[in-house]
Amino acid sequence: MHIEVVTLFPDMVRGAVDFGILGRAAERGLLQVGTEDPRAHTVNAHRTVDDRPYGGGPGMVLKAEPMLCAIRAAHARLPAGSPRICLSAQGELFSAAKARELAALPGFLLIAGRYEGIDERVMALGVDRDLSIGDYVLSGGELPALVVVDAVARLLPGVLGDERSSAEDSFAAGLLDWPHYTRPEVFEGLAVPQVLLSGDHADIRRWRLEQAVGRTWLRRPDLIVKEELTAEAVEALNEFLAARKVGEPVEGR
Ligand code: 9D3
Repeated sequence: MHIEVVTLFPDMVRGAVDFGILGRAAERGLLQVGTEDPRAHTVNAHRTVDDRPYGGGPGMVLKAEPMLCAIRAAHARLPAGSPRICLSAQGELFSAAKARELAALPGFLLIAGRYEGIDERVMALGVDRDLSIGDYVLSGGELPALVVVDAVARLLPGVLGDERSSAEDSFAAGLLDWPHYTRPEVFEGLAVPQVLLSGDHADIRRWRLEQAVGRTWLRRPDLIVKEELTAEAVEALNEFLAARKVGEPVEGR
């Protein structure tokens, strides 16, 4: 997978992708992340990348020429047909489904803006689609670009350890995580749930499913509505609710 990022802050992008799971994926040759700085495509002595908005108003706008030159330079390094994606608060909402879609490609280009935005002609000439990561205002597109890189890289074969990429926890797919514990057995008076010490793997699996579906019901009911629960998950949810005496048991399918 080859990803290029057009950014005025290449060090910010490098500083994130050179570490942890992404850094290891790069070392293993599974992921290549390049950057292109629009400032390298300026011609004047001040290396100006921004200018005042036509029509007036506060803030500055990223100039079309250096942005478009950077997009074309980075795009030329990618496999033919790689989509050019702008991170923008006006974009479609990024999601797990979109991450899977991007992970199936050989490469793509991410464009991160700054200031009030990018000259709209760059959108027409150098951008195929727009993505937003959510309804909150950020200072630029770099963190959203890194969110996309991270979410996509985790889906590439071999990037995660075998233990996590396996089907081991797929029974709780689409649900929130279950609670985790490690040593010591009692910490500041709080004990690890007995079932996790029992060594009974069927019981442990069932407890984890109950916790996952129960927490999802309480904290993110929207996910329950969206996801089709398995018969086992419905049973686990009813048991969770009965044990907690929260709400009424729900109808199974
Ligand atoms: C307060 C500034 N806004 C005036 C109407 C517009 C605005 C300009 C630039 C809002 C955000 C930004 C910078 N944000 C991004 O580039 C961005 C972003 C975001 O802010 N939220 C969620 N996803 C994304 S993707 C890129």
